[in-house]
Amino acid sequence: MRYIWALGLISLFIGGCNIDSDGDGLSNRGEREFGTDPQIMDTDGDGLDDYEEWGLGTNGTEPDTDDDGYTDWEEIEGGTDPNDNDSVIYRGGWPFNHPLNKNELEDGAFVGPWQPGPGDRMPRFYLMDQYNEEVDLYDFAQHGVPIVYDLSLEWCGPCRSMARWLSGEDVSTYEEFNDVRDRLNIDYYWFTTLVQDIERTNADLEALQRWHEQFPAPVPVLNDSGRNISRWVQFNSYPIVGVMNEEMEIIILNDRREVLEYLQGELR
Ligand SMILES: [Ca+2]
Ligand SMILES: [Ca+2]
Ligand SMILES: [Ca+2]
Ligand SMILES: [Ca+2]
Repeated sequence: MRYIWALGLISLFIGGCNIDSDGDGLSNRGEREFGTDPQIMDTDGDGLDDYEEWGLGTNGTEPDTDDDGYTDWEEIEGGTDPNDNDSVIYRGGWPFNHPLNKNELEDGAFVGPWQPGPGDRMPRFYLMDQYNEEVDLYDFAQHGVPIVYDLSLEWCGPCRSMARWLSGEDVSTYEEFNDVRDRLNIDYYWFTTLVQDIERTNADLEALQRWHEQFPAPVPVLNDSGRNISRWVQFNSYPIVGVMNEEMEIIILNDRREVLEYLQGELR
C-alpha cells in the first residue's frame, strides 16, 4: 500500500514537470530552459509556436533569428534557412506573401484580351530581378499597402528622370512628391519593370544591373522579356505607371501624376 502511494507521488512529480500550460507542445520546464513563455504558445509572435522553434533550433523569443529581414516563419514557408543569414527569400529583401494567399489571389486574375481597368487583378507574373532571382509579383500583395508598378525603357528620358527621383535625387518634376518618396517600402511598395535596353532590344540581366547601379532605389528592377506585363497593360508610351491595392487590383492603370497624388493622399 505504501509502495503504491509512493509510486503515485513519483508520477505526480513527473507529471508536474510535464505540465504544458499553453498547450504548445513544450512543457513548462522545457520552456524555462528554452527561454520562452510557458503561458504563450508563440512567444515571439512570428507564426511558429514555441515547440516548433525548439525543434528547428531557432530563437523562440526573436521573430527573425538570423536577422536577415525575413521572419523564421517566412523562411520556413519560403523554403530558406531561418538560422543562416546567407539563406534569404530574396537577395533584394523584397516582401514575402504566404503561398496559400497567393494561390487564392491567382484564381481571380484578369486575363481578358482587352485592356484591364480599375478593379481588375494583375495576373501572377514571375519576373527576373537585378540579382538574377525570379520574383513572384504576388509576394508584394497582402501587406496592407498599395503597390506601384512602372514599366520603363532604358533609353527613355522621362523613365530615367523618374528613376533618378525614386533613387533620391532632386528632380523638379517630382519635387512636390518628395514626401511620398520618403515613405517608399513603408506606406507602399514599388516595382520597376525594364522592358527595353539602350539598344531598344529586350532588357537582359546586364541592363537590369546597369539600371539599378545608376538608379539605386530600393526596388526590384525586373525583366519583362516575355512582354507579360507590357502586353497586359497595353500602352505604348513610357513610362507606364500604375497603382494597385494590396489585392493586386488596379486602382489607376496608367498616369504617373495621378498615382503620386493618390499615394500622397494615402500617407499616414
Ligand atoms: Ca509557450
Ligand atoms: Ca515563435
Ligand atoms: Ca530570418
Ligand atoms: Ca535566413
